[in-house]
Amino acid sequence: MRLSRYFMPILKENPKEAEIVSHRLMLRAGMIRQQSQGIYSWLPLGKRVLDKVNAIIRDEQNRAGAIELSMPTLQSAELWQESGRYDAYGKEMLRIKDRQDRPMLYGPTNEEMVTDIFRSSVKSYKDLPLNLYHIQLKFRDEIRPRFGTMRSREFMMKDAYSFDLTREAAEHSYNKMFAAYLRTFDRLGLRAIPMRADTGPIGGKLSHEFIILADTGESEVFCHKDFVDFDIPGKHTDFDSVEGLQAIFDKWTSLYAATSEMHDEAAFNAVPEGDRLSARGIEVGHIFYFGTKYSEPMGAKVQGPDGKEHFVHMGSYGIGPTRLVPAIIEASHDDNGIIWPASVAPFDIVVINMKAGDQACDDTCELIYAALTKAGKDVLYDDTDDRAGTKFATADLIGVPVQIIAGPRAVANGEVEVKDRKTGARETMTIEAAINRFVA
Ligand code: P5A
Repeated sequence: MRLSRYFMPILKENPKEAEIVSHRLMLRAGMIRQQSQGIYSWLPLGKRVLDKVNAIIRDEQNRAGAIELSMPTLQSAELWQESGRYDAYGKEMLRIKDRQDRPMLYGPTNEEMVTDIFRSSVKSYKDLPLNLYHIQLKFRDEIRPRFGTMRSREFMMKDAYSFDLTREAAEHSYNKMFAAYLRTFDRLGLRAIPMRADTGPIGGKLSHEFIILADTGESEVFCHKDFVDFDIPGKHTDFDSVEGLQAIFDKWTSLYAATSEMHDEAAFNAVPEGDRLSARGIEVGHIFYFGTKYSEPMGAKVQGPDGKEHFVHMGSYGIGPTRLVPAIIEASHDDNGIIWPASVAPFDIVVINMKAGDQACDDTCELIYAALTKAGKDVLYDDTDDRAGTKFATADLIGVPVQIIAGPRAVANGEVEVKDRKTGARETMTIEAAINRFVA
């Protein structure tokens, strides 16, 4: 992508409305724009990161056996009247009438709709287990939308829903998502700790929130500090192994970890003082087991091996991609801007032409840009006629992991500089060596 043809509206000044660093940097880097309170457009640079986050989430959902579909954002109120949540959900639900005066709503979550899909076609235990997910916009009319896309009114959610014949089978489904979440957040460059949490309007008695420790987080959390170094399940994890997944779950729940709503002071005080971590955190995921809470009132049942009908046991599993992007920035930035983990960086490499219009610089940059693009890298080429200082500041701000800098003096020697955004380390090397380093 040539920067001169791209749309990346960088802000020079710090936006006043931004209270936390991620919100400030997302606005400054031209990643998002607020359209009305708590409702955002994702501009091209932000969209690239969001797409990469979603690709990792999708990959791990698929690995764990979940199946992707797509459900609409607008839902009929009737479904919610069946489950009894239409009245219970309160003012957070945006209620709308269509031209026939039929009550509709902008979905804050999809337990009812997916239960309806399930009951219309699944009739036998032989079709279980089943886990259906989508990545879709949600709307919650939050009282206090804030911190940009961290807590917005319209936001994206990956929501998965599992269906099983028995409680035991449902626990295995829960453990699959539990392990998939550990892997997902790890691939996003984050350390997320599962903590016992309040189930709120989703319901049930068992749930875990996945929390990223961060001073700007909205949740108050308490946990054993060893979680920070626990091993993440590897990519060859067997998601069909009941014992294997149970062992992962048992290990990751063996020590104290709870959000403030579930906090048990006495249990926490039993943790040796030096091991106690009392901190703030960002909730990036939340998984639930709620048994037959929806299947009973909505009549979602299957025939079991005993020939009788059984209400299915369900769980639901949410991740917030539009919250994850600022959470990653909270965890990874410096005074100059964002430092993207390679897995979600909007571009892999930025090529900076320090003197656009200079034939040697232009030729060198074009050569590098073409070679790296051909090798399948996402390359941003800063071919604008801005000052070199402005280009460096922009490259640092948008956080691309590698910068290849071509200035007249180096280029005259057949060389360029390669800078690592994270460490700031710079290395001068031949043009060929710079290309080869990233083409391998
Ligand atoms: C689980 C999937 C649910 O809604 N039903 C379907 C369950 N869970 S939840 O905890 O309420 O939300 C899941 C995740 O969505 C993100 N999230 C938000 N992100 C941005 N702005 C918001 N206002 C917002 N509300 C929820 C969080 O990551 C949460 O863990």
